[in-house]
Amino acid sequence: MGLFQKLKEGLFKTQSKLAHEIKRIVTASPKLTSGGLDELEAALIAADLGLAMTAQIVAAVKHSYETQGRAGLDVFAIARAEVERSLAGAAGDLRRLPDGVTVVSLVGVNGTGKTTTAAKLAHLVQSRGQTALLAACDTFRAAAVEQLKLWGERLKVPVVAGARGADPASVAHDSIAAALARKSDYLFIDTAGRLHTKHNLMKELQKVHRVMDKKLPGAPHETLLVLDASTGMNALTQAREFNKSVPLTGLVITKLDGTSKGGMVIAIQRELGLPVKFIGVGEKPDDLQPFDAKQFAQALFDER
Ligand SMILES: Nc1nc2c(ncn2[C@@H]2O[C@H](COP(=O)(O)OP(=O)(O)OP(=O)(O)O)[C@@H](O)[C@H]2O)c(=O)[nH]1
Ligand SMILES: [Mg+2]
Repeated sequence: MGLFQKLKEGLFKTQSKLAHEIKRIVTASPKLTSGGLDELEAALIAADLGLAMTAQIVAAVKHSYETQGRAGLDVFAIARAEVERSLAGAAGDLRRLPDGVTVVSLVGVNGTGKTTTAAKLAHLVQSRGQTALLAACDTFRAAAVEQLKLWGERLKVPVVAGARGADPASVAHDSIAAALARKSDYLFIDTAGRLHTKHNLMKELQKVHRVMDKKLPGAPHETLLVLDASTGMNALTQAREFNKSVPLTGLVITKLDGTSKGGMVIAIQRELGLPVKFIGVGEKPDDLQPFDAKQFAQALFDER
């Protein structure tokens, strides 16, 4: 299946709900009434596109209707164009150092998809002919190390792990040594889930990063905050708080396939000024895509 097809399938819940609403609104009356515009606004907000993006689309639809009339009105095309315009060519991907190992740390609250994303990213770079190493720095949760090891076996990616309850910073340190020895292109650090409100756990994360930087100056080169799409705008708080403890270089938004609120990808990118680098559209290794604003807009506002 092509990337775009997969994106469309992943966004199905959000897309089908939006398409249904938009079609209902434009066919409800031969005129576009202010009631119709209110309903359009409600549908866009329900999909979590955010107030600013919603207002922009509604204004563009109103303008088009007033200047070209009902016959020339294409709400889907307008919405696609406005989303694209507002994200102006935003496209995600991983940083790659010209030489040496590129270290990527995956951070976030519990259960957002960090471990799965670390594995998917290893798979992605392997599919590009680059080598990867995974580090099991979640030494806290029972079975977390086993979970990553299983992924490693499945994807044929080596995994560096310490003993249960080991200091995550020491595992991170050892994994950098291993990546350097193996001359890996990428090292993906799977960290334990933690609430941004837990001061001691955020301190621990800072320590993990500090130790990495000591072992390999500049590491981690990417710090990606993994967010669950279904958390909606609470993701903003998570991003702001994590960013205070460990400077983020980008976001990964997972589980888009499980929500009808996929518009949050757009809202969050606009609000935070941090790039959405990848989106997760399923549980399989292939279900992670670099974010592409244009394709995202096309898949989201598809008429089908
Ligand atoms: N449908 C769907 N499920 C996902 C996606 N990404 C992750 N998951 C699932 O979400 C669940 C949690 O994923 P993990 O990768 O274990 O999450 P985590 O952030 O490592 O969790 P903790 O380590 O406990 O904080 C698993 O069942 C994954 O298969 C996605 O894009 N789509
Ligand atoms: Mg995990």
